[in-house]
Amino acid sequence: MRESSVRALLAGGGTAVNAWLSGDSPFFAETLSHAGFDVVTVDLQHGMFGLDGALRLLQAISAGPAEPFARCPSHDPAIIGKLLDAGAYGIICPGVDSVEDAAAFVAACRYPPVGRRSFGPARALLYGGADYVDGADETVLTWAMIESAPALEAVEEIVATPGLDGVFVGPNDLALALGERPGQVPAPAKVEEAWVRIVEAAHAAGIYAGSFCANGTVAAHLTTLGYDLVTPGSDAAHLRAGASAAIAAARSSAAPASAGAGGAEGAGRSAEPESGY
Ligand code: 3PY
Ligand code: MG
Repeated sequence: MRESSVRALLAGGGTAVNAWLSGDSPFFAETLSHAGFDVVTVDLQHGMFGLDGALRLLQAISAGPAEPFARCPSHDPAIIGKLLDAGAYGIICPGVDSVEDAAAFVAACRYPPVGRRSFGPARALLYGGADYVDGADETVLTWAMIESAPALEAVEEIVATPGLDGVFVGPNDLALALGERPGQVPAPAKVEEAWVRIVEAAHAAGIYAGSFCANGTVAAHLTTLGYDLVTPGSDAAHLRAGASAAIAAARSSAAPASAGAGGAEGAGRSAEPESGY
């Protein structure tokens, strides 16, 4: 079976940098896979596509060197199974609030007798190889999202879930759960403290810690905290930032009077929260 390059990178002590797809363009998915990211994640929770779109995006990612992950939209084992069957090598599960949630999520990702995943790796056979069933359980990475007050309270128990490879922080939902506004950079103290608590709990249990981040600077900060998988914003955030920079550069020779509503300031969203979306 094709090895997981991300699992190998993390096992060697490296940090994986993850792209986050919210748009339904196979061409842009392929472009990001070639851009230097270690992982590209198809976000079915908040992305602007459904399961059929996710398959096309997973195919496009695997036309480049990055490894394909998916964030499932819910805990539904049928959808988790379909994403794995479509060739996702990692699943990021939102809203894992308890040990029970974490155990059910892991069971959905592992074949019997360890778990409850049903056999039918349609496209996974093409991406992973004909011996997929022999290596899938040891290859596919399982990430439980910590993004609620109960999840944070239980994080020391959640990280001990057998078969769980990592926890993954959703800082925007976590901020809301802790009574803060999402999208603040730097993050509120409560979120910063949670980031520290979560990475320490994960590493003490011998599993990995990942997080969504508002941007590359926050991703670098989390890397210094010890995070193993960082996501420096979504595709839409990268597109918007790149477009704003290009517009500002294009208008940089114009007289200040010509800027304004249609100028670089009007084009950006600098006054809005920086949630990474
Ligand atoms: C969050 O920040 O809540 C997320 O789920 C990141 O996508
Ligand atoms: Mg979230």
